Amino acid sequence: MSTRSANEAIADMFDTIADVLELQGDIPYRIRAYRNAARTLRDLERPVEEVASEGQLEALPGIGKDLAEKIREYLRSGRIAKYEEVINQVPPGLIELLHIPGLGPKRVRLLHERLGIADVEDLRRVLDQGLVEGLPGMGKKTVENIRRGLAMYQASKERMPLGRALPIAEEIARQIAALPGTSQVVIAGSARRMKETVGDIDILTIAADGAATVQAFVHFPQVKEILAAGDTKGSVLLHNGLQVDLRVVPPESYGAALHYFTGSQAHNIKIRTLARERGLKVNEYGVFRGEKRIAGEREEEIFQALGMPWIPPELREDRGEIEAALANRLPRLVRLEDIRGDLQMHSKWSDGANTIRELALAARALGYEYIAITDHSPRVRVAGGMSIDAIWQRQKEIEALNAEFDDLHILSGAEVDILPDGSLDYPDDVLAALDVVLVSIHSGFKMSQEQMTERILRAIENPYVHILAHPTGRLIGQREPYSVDMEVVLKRCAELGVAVEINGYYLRLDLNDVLAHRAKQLGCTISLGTDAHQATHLNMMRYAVGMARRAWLEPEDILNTKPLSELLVWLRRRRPA
Ligand code: DGT
Ligand code: CA
Ligand code: CA
Ligand code: ZN
Repeated sequence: MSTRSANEAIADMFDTIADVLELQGDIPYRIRAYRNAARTLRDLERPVEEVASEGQLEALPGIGKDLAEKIREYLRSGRIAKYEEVINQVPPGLIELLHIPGLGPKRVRLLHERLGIADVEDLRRVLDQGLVEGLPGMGKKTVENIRRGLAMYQASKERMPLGRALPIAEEIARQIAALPGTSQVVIAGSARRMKETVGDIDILTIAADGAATVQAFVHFPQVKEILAAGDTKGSVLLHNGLQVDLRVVPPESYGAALHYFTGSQAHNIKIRTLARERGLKVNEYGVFRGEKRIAGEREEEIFQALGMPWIPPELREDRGEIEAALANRLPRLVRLEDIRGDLQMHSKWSDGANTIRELALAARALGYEYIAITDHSPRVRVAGGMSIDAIWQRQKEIEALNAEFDDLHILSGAEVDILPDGSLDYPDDVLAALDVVLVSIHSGFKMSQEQMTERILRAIENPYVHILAHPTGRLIGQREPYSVDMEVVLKRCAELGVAVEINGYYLRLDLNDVLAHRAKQLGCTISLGTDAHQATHLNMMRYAVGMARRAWLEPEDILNTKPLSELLVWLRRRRPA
C-alpha cells in the first residue's frame, strides 16, 4: 500500500518539476501548466486512480494529453521519468530556496552562481555575513525583504495553514472512527477553534481498548514517524509534516477532556482561575468540589458548573468570551447554513478553471440562492483579465443561465484592480453595467503606508464599488500584508457603505479574525467569498465562516446572509440614480 495518496504524490512531483524549470529559466506557460495541474490534483476530492480508470483524466481542469500521460505513468510504475530527469539537474536545497518569499528563481540563481549557496543554511550564513548586499539588484531594502522572507518561511514550516491541515485531520479522524470499539472521535485544539494555522492536530476518542486503538493509529499509512505510543496517547508525524496527537479518554471525563484540549491555553487558564474563586477545581478529568466530580461527561456541563452557557470553540481565546458568557451576552454566531451565496469566484472568462455553468451547478449543490462571478479586470494580466468586450459576451452567457435556472441567481460581477493611483481598471459606465463590483490590489504592493491608504480610499470613493476584497493582501506563510492604515480604511468603508471581505481562500483569510472584529465594531458590513478558482474551492466557505465566527460576527453583520431580494436592494443602494 502506498503511504500517501497518489493525488498528493503526483502534485508534489509536478510542483517540483515546475520549480526546476523555473530555476532553469524555462518558458512561463510550461511552468504554469505543471503548477495548475498540481493544484487540480490537490483539490480533487476523489482518488486520481478512479478518474484515470474512467478515462477522464483529460477532462480535469488544466490536465492535457501530456500531463495525463505522466499521471498514468505514475499510476503504472510509481515513477515519472521527467521528474527523475529534472531533479538530477539541480541541488535539492536550491529548490527549497525558491519557496522563500522574496527569492525568485533569478535571485536564487544569482546567489548560487556568485556565492555558491546551495540550501537554506547557506542563505542564512551569507545574509549574516553581509555578503548579499551589493550584488546586482541586491539593495539594502531587497536584502531586508529576503531576511524577512526567510524568517516567515521558517515560521511557516512550523505551522500549517488550517485549510491544508483540517482535511488531513478529518481523514485521520474518519479512520479512527472506523476502528473497532471507538466512538465520539473529535478534532480538538486550534483546528476546532478554526485558527488560521495549526501547530499540530489534537484528536480525542473513546475506545473499548485504548492500547489497541493507539497501535492502529500509529500504523496508519500516512504516518512517517511514531513519536509516542502508549495506552491512552499516541503521537505521530505524517509524511506531509503534520503532527497528530491522539488521546483516548474515559467516557466520564470526555467533556472535560474536550474542553481542556480545545484550549486555548489562555482560555483554560482563565476558566481554572474562575473555578478556584468558586471553590472548584477544573482539569481534563472533570470539575471537582473537593474529591467529588460534579461534571465531566459532556462539555456543556463544564461551563454550567461555572454558571455560564456553552461557549463556541472559535471564541475561546480569552478575548472577553468568558465575561460575555457570565453576563449571558454571547453573540449568536453566524453559521455556514446562514450563508446564502458566495460573492467571489473566477470562471474561465479570467483565470478560473471552470465554466460559469460548472460553478453554478456546484453552487446549487451547496444549496446557495445566488453567486457572484467576479472575473479579474485586464490589468491583472497573469490572471487573464477580462476585456470590456468579454464582459458583454459573458453577460449574455449569464443571462441565458439565469433564464435556465430558477433556483439560483447568477450575479454578473468583477474583481476590479485598484491601480497605483487609486483609479479603477474599468470606466464607470462598465462598472454601472455590473451587478457586483469588488475592488482589490494585485500589484504595486510596495508603497508607503500613507500612499497605500490614500490609494484604497480613492478607490472605494467610487460610487459603483460594493466590496473591498482581500483588504490587506497577505498570504499566509508567503506574503506580509501591505502597509496600510486599516483603521482609516475600515472607518471610511463603514461611512460609505462599502462592504469589506473575509476572503475564505485558505492562504488568504483576509480580513483575519482581529481585523474583521474591528470592522464590525466600526460598523462595516462584511462579505464572505471563497475567491474560488475552481468549483471545488467553493467548499472553502467554511474557512471564511470560521474567521467570521472568531471575529464574533452574527448573521446581521454579513452581506451574504441576506436573501436575494434584499441583497439586490443593498447592491443598488449606493448607486447614482
Ligand atoms: P497549536 O497546536 O499550536 O495550533 O495550538 P493548540 O491550541 O492546539 O495547542 P496544543 O496542541 O499545544 O494543545 C492543545 C490544547 O491543550 C491547548 O489549546 C490547551 C491545552 N493545553 C495544552 N497544554 C497546556 C498547558 O500547559 N496548560 C493549559 N492550561 N492548557 C494546555
Ligand atoms: Ca494543537
Ligand atoms: Ca498538541
Ligand atoms: Zn484577487
